[in-house]
Amino acid sequence: MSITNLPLNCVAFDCGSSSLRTVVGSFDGTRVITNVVSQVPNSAVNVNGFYYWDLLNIFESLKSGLREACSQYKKIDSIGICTWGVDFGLLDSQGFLLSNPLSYRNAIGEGELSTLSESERRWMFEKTGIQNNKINTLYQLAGIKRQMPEIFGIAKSMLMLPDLLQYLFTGEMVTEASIASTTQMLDARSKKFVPEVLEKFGIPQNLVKPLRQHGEIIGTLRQSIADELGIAACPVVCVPSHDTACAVTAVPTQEKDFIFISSGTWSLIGTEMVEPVINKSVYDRDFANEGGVFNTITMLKNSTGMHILQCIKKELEFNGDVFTWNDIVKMAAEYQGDVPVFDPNSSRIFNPVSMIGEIKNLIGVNEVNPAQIIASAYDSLAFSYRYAIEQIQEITGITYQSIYIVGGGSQNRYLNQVTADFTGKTVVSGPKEATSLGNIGVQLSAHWMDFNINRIRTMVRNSEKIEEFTPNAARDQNEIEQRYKEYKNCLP
Ligand code: LFR
Repeated sequence: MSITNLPLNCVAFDCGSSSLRTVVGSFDGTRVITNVVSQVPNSAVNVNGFYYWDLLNIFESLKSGLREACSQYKKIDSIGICTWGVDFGLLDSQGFLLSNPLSYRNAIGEGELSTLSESERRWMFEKTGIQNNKINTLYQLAGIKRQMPEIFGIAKSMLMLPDLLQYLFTGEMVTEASIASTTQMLDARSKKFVPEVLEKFGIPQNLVKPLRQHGEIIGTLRQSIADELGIAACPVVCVPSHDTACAVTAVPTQEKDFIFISSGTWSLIGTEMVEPVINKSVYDRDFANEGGVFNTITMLKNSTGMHILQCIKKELEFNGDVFTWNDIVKMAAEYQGDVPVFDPNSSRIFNPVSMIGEIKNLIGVNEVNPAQIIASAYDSLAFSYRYAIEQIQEITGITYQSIYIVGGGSQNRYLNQVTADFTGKTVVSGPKEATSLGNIGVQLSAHWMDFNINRIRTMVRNSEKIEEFTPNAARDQNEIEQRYKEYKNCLP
C-alpha cells in the first residue's frame, strides 16, 4: 500500500471488558485525529454458574460501529482489532463456533494451576517467560478439557478473541504474538508455540493458529459484510491485538527505557524490552514477558486497576442513584478521615459479590463510608504502582525518572497526583485513547513501511494532550513512608 491518498482513515476496534469502542483515526501525514464513533457497554453474562462473553452482540456492535465510521468518513482505508487478553473461542472442523467464549473471571483455570508443583511452575515460566496466572488461556483450556469434555473433544481451532473477531470479519484464521503470549503457550524468545507445553496439558498442537507479523494484511473484509453494510471491502491489518500491547505502542516517549502503566480495568505496570528476561528475579516477582509491538517485549505485572472502582460505582448506583467518575474522584479528594490501605490484588476482590463489603473487611472498619472506601482504593492502587515499579528497578537495575500512564485511567488526575506523590517520580499522563492510537499507528505501518515505532510515538505526541504531574513537596514524606510500610504488610 502507499501513502498517497491522504488523509488515511483507519478504524480501530477497541474491545474492553466493560466497553466496545469503534474509533476512527484520520491521519494527515503528521498528526492523527481520533474520533470515537461508537461506544457501547460490554459485560460478561452469568449463565448457569459460568460467565460468558456475548460474542454475537460484540460482533454486531462492531459492525454497527463500522457502519457509523463509513457514514461519517466515506472512505475507510483499513481496520485493526484488539481486545483484552487470555479469552478465546473454540471452533469445530468446519469453523463453527462451539459456544460463547468463557470469561477469565470464571474460576475454571484456578483448579488446573493449583495442581502444578513448584518445579512445574518454574518449568512453565522457563518455557514461556509468562507468569503462572490462573486466568491464562492455557489453564482455562485445561479446565474446559476437564469440565466440558464434549466441547473440547470436537474443537479443532482455538482463536483468541481478536483472532475470532478477525475470522468473523475476514474468514482468515491467524493469530499474532501479543495476544498469543497471553495464552502462556508461546515462547517469549522465539515467538513460537511450545509443543511440550501443549503436550503437558493434552492440548492438540493444531488447535493453535499460525502467527502473522505486525503491519501485514490479514485479509479483506468479507464481501457479504461489506454488502450488508453498504461499504467497500477494505483490508484488515495485523496489529498488536492485545489491548495492552497496543496501548504501550502509543506511549508518547522517545526514551529507550521507560515505565508504563496501561490503566483500565487492569493496571499493567511494566517496561518495554528488546528481549525477554527469563530468570529467577522475574519469576520470584511474578512479572510476565508479554509480546509487544514489532517483536518487542512488555515485561509487566498484571495488577488490579479500575475494576475495583468500576465495581464500587456499580454498587453505589444499585438503587438508581447516578455517580459520574468526577463524583467518585471528588469523594476521595474531599475525604478528610483515616485512609487505611489494602492489597488491591487480594484474591478476595477478584470477583466479589460485594466489592464495598470485601474492602470494608480488608481495611477492618465496621461502618461503610463510601468516600473512605474510594480514597482507600485509590491510595492502595498508587502504592501497588510504587511497589511494582520498585520491583522493575530491581530486575533491570535501571532507575526510571518518569512514569507514563496511558489509557482511560490516565484521565484520573487525582490518582495521577497521588501516584507522583507516593513514588517521587514525574507522572506523564495520556493519551487516553492509547489502545486505539497504537492500533492505528500499526495500521499506518501497513500503508507506509517507514512508519516505525519512533514515528508512531512522535505522531502520538504531536496529536494528543499530554499532562505532567510532579510530586507535591508539601506532602508529609514520613507519613507516606509509614503508610507504604503498612501497605507492604498487607501483601501475601
Ligand atoms: C487489559 C488486559 C490485560 C490482561 C487482562 C485480562 O485489558 O488485556 O493485559 O491480563 O486484560 O485479559
